[in-house]
Amino acid sequence: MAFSMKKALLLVSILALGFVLAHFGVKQVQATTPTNPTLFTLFALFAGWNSTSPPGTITPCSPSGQATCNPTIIEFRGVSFRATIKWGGTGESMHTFAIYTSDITPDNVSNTDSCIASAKSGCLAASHPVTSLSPTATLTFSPQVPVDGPPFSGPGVYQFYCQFHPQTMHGMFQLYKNPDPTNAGRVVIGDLATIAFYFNQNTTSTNAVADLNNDGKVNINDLAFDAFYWNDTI
Ligand SMILES: [Cu+2]
Repeated sequence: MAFSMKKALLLVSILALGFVLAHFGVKQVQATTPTNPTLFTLFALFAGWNSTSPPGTITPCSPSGQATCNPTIIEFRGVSFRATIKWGGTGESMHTFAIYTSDITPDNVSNTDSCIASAKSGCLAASHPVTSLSPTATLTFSPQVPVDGPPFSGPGVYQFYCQFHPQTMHGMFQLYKNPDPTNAGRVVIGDLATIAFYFNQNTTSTNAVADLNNDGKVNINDLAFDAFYWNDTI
């Protein structure tokens, strides 16, 4: 019995690795130096976060401009991430990096907002301003969404803005559950096995940690998501 369960887990894990290789390529799986998706850098430019236009450009980088500006960033519930914010360069004014609940639109963002991590609606956290004199800031935050269902409404969402320029400097976080449910500090075979153990079940309070995308089912999408972060530091 124990043997067949182990064998089944191994087979499903191999299937998941095959799936992720087929769909996402070999980059992540072959990485020899573990990467850490909870550490990232954003460049603060008026035209948009990570805009490749010259500093001081006033034409927004999106929606018609650059594919990589104002990115959607994937992070994980209950796992602190650290954003490093870099001032975009000469010609740029002051910018902040601020995290808002999903319902907050650009018109509702102000540099006078107070930020409270437990807010149900509004600003959750904000960095110090980045300026020519103080060109780097960091902000650490631990996402608290998605909440376990039902209802199961998919990954959680936060908005991020510059509080001075929310119309042009606006991206999104997509928040999944922790791909390291065993808390090994790294995505290891035990994490895949945890998901495989509940494979093909509807999501309940017992197996909710395995429904990484919060869609109400533990299935190949959860395994593939986990395998995408294989060996990464979490
Ligand atoms: Cu700004």
